[in-house]
Amino acid sequence: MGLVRRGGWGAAIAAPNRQVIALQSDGSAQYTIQAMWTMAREQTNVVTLIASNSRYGILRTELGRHGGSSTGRASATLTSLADPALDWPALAAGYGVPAQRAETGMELTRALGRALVEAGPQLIEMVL
Ligand SMILES: Cc1ncc(C[n+]2csc(CCOP(=O)(O)OP(=O)(O)O)c2C)c(N)n1
Repeated sequence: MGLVRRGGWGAAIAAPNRQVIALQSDGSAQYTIQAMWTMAREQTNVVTLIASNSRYGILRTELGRHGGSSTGRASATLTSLADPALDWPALAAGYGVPAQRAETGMELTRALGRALVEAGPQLIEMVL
């Protein structure tokens, strides 16, 4: 089993007989989501785990480090991904990738168990 952060389809194409798990968070996934389509087209054995906190968390962290506006309404709005909310299972389905949503550790365990026995790409939204 291989573990990658982003770019999971490349690892899966390089090692087609191995299971790849790709860790990805929701904000940066907006810049790379078209990889889902490649995974579907190539039927790569990649389980993508989306850490879904509905925000650009690192940008809030950096704002906090600089002081000032980190708690202001404008910066909270600018760094939010909650309005409108992203529907990850729907997005994945739109690219041809079956998906599940997990809201607890137990749900994640079960979803991962289901995903790992399937051939081809799978996505699990981990709601944080
Ligand atoms: C292709 C690309 N575009 C834009 C950025 C700028 N960028 C860095 S972190 C980030 C958002 C991070 O948010 P998220 O992925 O949700 O992670 P979090 O900080 O919430 O854990 C963005 C847009 C980037 N790194 N790469």
